[in-house]
Amino acid sequence: MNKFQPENDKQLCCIPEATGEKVSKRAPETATQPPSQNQDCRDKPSRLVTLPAGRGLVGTNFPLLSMDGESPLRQVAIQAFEIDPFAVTNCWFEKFVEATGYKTDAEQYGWSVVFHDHLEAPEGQPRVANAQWWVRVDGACWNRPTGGSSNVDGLEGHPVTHISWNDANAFAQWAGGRLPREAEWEYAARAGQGDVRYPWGDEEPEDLLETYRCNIWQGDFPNTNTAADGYAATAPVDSYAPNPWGLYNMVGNVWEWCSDGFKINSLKRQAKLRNKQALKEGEKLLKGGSFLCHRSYCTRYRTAARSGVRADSSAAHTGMRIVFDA
Ligand SMILES: [Ca+2]
Ligand SMILES: [Cu+2]
Repeated sequence: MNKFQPENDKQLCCIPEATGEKVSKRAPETATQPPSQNQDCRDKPSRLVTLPAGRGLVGTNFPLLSMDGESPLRQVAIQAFEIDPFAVTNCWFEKFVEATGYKTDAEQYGWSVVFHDHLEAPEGQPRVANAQWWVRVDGACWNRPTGGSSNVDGLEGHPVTHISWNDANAFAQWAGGRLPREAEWEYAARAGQGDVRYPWGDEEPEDLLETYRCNIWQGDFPNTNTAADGYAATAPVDSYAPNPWGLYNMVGNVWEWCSDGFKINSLKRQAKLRNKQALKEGEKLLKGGSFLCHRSYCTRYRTAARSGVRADSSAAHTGMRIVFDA
């Protein structure tokens, strides 16, 4: 079976997605904090942030990728809910697997996709058409992020990866929560700041900063990642400063699944065609971008950015964060 549709040119950097191995150098002191891995392994979320009911904003009036349905800006009424300040970690996901014996979609299919730079010998392995940096790797899954004998030792506090929408829902249900709706996700990411581009405001995450705000790509995509932000792949879930509501890594690091199906609010012909395809394929919505995003290629590390892929798709940069009804 074919999990992703390489003919969808929109997917490129962002979708088929990739792995959780920290390949890089030491994190700059100003950019990260030590991971609090014991807490990340909690059975029940112990540090939920309660967000009040309010008027949330979705989208932007300053879209960069109109074909994704980023605009216009709209207001949505939001009920109070609780959100995990962190993405779900490998450690927590392992508890779920131990408790339930759950097999992820990547395990059932027997493969997932990994970013070429994170493989020791990517030569000759099947690539994703139109996104040649994605390598199809047999055996790649959440606890073998680059396939083979890879593992998540030392990555306990990193976000779980190679997660499909189906997997994310199964985990959320086990944990007593659910996936956020897009409007809730953006409400949380914006933290009351209005139509700003990022969870911290409008400041661009340039390649050379004293203090990095998120885990994305620096350098020339897809060949040279300087990892100036400390990480060439995933970063611990509590890396970098949180947004004003105390939420970490809402953009960058790993894509986060939302409960919504993928749909573009537009009457344009191109949007209708895209929606038809998304409906037929059962595509679901992803938010937040990943460690592979960069302004030179894929600017989806913005609050209003969005992407859609099939519910059974996974990659080395697909993860999740869960919410709870208040
Ligand atoms: Ca990075
Ligand atoms: Cu991207």
